[in-house]
Amino acid sequence: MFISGLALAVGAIARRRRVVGVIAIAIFGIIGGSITAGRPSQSAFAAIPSILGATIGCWLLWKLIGIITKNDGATQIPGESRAPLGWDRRRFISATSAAAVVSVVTTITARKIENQNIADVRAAAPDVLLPINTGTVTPQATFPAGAQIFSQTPFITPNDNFYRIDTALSLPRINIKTWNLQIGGMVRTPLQFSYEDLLARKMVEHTITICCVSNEVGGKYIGNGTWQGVLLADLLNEAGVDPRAEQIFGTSVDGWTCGFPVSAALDGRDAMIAIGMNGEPLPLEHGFPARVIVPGLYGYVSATKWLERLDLTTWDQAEGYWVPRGWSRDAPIKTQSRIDVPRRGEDVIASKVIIAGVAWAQHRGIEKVEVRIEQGPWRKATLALDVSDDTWRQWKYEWDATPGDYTIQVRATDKSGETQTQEVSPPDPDGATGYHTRSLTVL
Ligand SMILES: Nc1nc2c(c(=O)[nH]1)N[C@H]1C(S)=C(S)[C@@H](COP(=O)(O)O)O[C@H]1N2
Ligand SMILES: [Mo]
Repeated sequence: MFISGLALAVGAIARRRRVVGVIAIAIFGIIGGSITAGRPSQSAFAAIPSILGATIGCWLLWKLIGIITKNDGATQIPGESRAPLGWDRRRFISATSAAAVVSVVTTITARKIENQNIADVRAAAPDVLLPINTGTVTPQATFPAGAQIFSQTPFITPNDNFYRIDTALSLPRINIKTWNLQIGGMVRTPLQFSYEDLLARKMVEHTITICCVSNEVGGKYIGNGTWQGVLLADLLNEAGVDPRAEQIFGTSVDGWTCGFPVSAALDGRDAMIAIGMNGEPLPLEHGFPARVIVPGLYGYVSATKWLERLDLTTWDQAEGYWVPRGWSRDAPIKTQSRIDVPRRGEDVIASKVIIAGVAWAQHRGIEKVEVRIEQGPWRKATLALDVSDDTWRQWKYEWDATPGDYTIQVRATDKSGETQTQEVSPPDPDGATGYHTRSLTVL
């Protein structure tokens, strides 16, 4: 009784001041250890379990409080999802200390629970294939062959390989039978849809590249998916948008929020509430049952996963999650390009060397991609088929290389005539700029 009361008190203080908790556990460990070791029948080794226990306890407490407080707002950049998924072998190999073993057990348990949640949600999702679209579409498996002119980066990013960015520590638990989507705020008629209601609506399917504002130049936080869903414009027209509304404000089941201009949903682009991704119901980690996809806007202002509400409002009535954290309110995607081949650190053999990658400028479209070697003249790369202004475009350049060390660079020009800037800037506040540069050795 006394000990648990004490533990509660220490715990309350430790939430604020981690050191207090750690010291308390250490003291318990030392007392426990010396009592055990002090027994006449025991040697000094008997203290080991207590000390080990205390060490692990200190470490765990430190970590756990770290996780709790991290959630209180210390995260300052849209970062990779921390919600566990599957099993990562690299982690196991690096797990060497006793504390790490405890962490592995905890991690396995967390992942088991997480995978069970994913399995439950999948099992509860209607097992039927999503309604087949009506023709205005680029079916996932059959995108035009000319869209993929090198294989190392697939034109369509498979769901399992799609980047994951969110603030969730574990994936939300969704009950598809009770879940529904509300559209409200400055509308004539507030609307509400169950999952079944959404499935029954007129569907579209479009291939759209989404990316994260936190992507560094050359980074991997970008993916191209074929999204199936209901056009936002259809739903908004039905609800009747008050002309004074400026912002569409999304709220997720887990309380995350973001907002983007009403015009982005009504100017004819394929902004949608997506329920399907690459021919499957949206995976839980990508927002099941429904999420927003808006071509041309970074995810942190538009792409609400686990969508629960959309509210029509004004800019000063509501601020999305990342805006008070220093990120720009307006966030159109910047024109960018990336070198994927040769891979980093890969040595290549002299003569014909293939340099290839992807370029994107969603909703403006890619006009031109150029490559330069060792600050030489910019040379035009061959572009893959233009699937749409909302998808990335593969490019390829064949280079007659002679042995030596080289620096290669790429730059893209969008269809508005704008060439991506050379000026190097970090992801914050509204997306990284600069040329992707790769050093390579030709043997
Ligand atoms: N509920 C919720 N939705 C979210 C986020 C989030 O943290 N929570 N992150 C956004 C960001 S920053 C991006 S880039 C995209 C990433 O979507 P993905 O994980 O499916 O690739 O989701 C957006 N939607
Ligand atoms: Mo993002």
